[in-house]
Amino acid sequence: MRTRVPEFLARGSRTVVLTGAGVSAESGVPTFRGAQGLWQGVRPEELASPAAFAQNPGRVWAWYAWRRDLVRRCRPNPAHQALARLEASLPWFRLVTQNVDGLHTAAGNEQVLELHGSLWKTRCTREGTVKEDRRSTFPEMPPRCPCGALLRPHVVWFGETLAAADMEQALKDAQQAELFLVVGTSGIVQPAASLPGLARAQGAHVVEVNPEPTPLTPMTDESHRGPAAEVLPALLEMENENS
Ligand code: BV8
Repeated sequence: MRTRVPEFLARGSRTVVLTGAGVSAESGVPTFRGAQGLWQGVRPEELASPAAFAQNPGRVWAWYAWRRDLVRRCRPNPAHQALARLEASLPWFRLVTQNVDGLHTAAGNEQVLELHGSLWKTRCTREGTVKEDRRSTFPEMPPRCPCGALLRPHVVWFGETLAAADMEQALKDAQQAELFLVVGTSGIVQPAASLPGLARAQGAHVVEVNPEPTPLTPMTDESHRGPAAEVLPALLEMENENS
């Protein structure tokens, strides 16, 4: 495949990677909008919202419990592993993910910014305390905090703003990127989808990996068609011919 990625990596360029649900597809995690995707036939906008939770917390928690059970059985795939190796090989690397499945951390990445939160964290709706929570069953559904208030998944729902510090960090990373990889995202959900364009505007070389074209494709320097678990290892491990 024709690419300048090896040249940037050989130079130790400042590299930022933005991932979406597609990077976990080959681990068996359904995507939100792709052909093979859709969680249990649910449109995420339907249940991943404060209104849905206020109206029926039990139903929203049943969906998240189902997703936790499914993802618990999933393992990082070669795309996740290639990104863990990439972080170890570069002096400056940032991984910004829209995914809540935790598979990048499981693969060994350390610099992971989970823009939309995590399936593996709960937050007290009264105290706001966030806890790592990997329990496979809760004493009651929907689960409650010891203070008695409902717990909620510590994820960003539609209509909720992302944590300001997270978004500031992601914007800073995009501004500093020399190489920006966009892997497995439909480029629909804002504000994450604006990051590649920002990186390009300041001169980053933007590379997309996706089996299909996306609204981001026109603003990339390279767009490689194919599944991340195949394309990413090949792309990141290519020899630099110009060396
Ligand atoms: C915000 C966590 C300010 C929860 C998620 C109207 C009312 C209210 C808001 C809006 C509105 N209109 C627009 C908005 C803004 C909204 C938005 O962008 N909506 C979209 C749908 C238009 N955004 C928000 O609400 C954000 N907050 O803007 O706050 C505000 C406040 C009030 C009002 C306005 C603005 C919050 C967004 C975060 C939502 N939370 N997840 C949970 O997971 O339960 S979003 C959810 O979508 C996931 O995080 C997911 O990561 C994300 C993006 O989807 P993708 O990752 O791209 O996945 P998708 O399935 O779409 O695509 C998969 C891709 O992979 C495809 O391209 C496919 O081709 C590819 N693929 C498939 N197989 C492979 C592959 N690629 C590689 N290899 C493969 N093998």
